[in-house]
Amino acid sequence: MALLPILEFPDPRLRTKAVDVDPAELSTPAFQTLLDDMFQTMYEAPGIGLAASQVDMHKRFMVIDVSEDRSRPMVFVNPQIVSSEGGQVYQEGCLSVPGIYADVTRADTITVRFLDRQGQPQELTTDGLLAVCIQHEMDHLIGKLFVDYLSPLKREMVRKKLAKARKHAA
Ligand code: GNR
Ligand code: NI
Repeated sequence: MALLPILEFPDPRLRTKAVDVDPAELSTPAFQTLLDDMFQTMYEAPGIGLAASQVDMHKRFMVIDVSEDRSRPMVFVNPQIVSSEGGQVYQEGCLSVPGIYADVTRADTITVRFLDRQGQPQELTTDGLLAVCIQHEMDHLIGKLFVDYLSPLKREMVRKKLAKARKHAA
């Protein structure tokens, strides 16, 4: 297993639109190892989700674990939201925008169709934090970040704050 480097805003590679995973790829050792590496990277960060786009893999899949004790790993391959209802506001963060938190409004209840890590089709209806996280990760797969929901002025403040933090860390 290996920790993977996470791309950070405003890296243009985060804007890449991911393409569908070929289901045949799911049974390859390389893909299964990549999933394990993504879980390790997410748990170590620590985060509740990680989209392939964030580790410079531009294919449509992500890993999520919103459980308190980090015991419920979930894999979503080629996810599609087939229905969504209501709205909720959640203070979001992102491993690609470290140290920045902001309120984002998203659907409250969603139904998502996807393949699991064995390639089996699944349908899940969920709400709350898991629904927020699925929507946040699916945004990454189309090159969208939570800071895109902020005003251009606030987004520019975020960019400057991260640049300054990096300069001090260097
Ligand atoms: O770890 C994460 N926490 C989080 C909190 C609120 C809303 C979304 C998230 S996802 C984030 C990990 C991440 O950046 N996934 O892309
Ligand atoms: Ni994120």
